[in-house]
Amino acid sequence: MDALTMKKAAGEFAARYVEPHMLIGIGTGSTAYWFIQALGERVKQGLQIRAVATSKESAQLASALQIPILELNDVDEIVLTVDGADEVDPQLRLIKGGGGALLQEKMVAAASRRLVIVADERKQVQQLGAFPLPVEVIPAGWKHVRRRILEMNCSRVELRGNPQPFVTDHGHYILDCYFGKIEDAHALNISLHQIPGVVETGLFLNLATEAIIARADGSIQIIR
Ligand code: DER
Repeated sequence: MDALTMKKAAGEFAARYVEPHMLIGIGTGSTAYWFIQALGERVKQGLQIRAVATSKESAQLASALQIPILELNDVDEIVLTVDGADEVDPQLRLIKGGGGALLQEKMVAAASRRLVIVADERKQVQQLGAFPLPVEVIPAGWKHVRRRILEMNCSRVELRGNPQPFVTDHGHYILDCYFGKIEDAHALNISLHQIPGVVETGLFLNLATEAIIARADGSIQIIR
């Protein structure tokens, strides 16, 4: 299986978890894309659901597939959220944010009873950190935040976007931070949040309840 086929397999597998009348969260990225597409097919066949999106991009895709979209502030607990990830470790700790939607993704994840991650096998790691950690920051002070992060044993910090900075749905910038292998993700997350100007990090800890990993040999691995 190539990457696209693995992503499609993982997304479509997760769509089976959705039951009639469920309030779900829909993720962002090229794997969650296939989850949304599969849901759209089931909605066409009569499935009734409501969804909270993790990005404007996913909201537009879902709306085009006639999936009713609600705002996060207008719902209580989300039963199930399905989203992608950039890295998944054996303890279901994640690095997310490659798609630039980490703040809304984390708010939706935190409001969800279950967070199911869909990914291809290339996202599986023993230790987080090969993927640069996205950190969402307030544009006004990003250079000072960058300086503080570089003092934290981080080899490189890049403002995402070229030639113009990437601006998130919530109007912030993203710094991609090259920490290398992360020894203590919880401690790093706390340290980053202590820097004034940091809005959120791409470290998703104690949030995912399951991961659906599509493998190149055609198998699906479930991690709980
Ligand atoms: O930003 C994110 O966390 C997205 O879920 C994304 O990076 C996942 O990657 P994918 O496009 O390979 O599914």
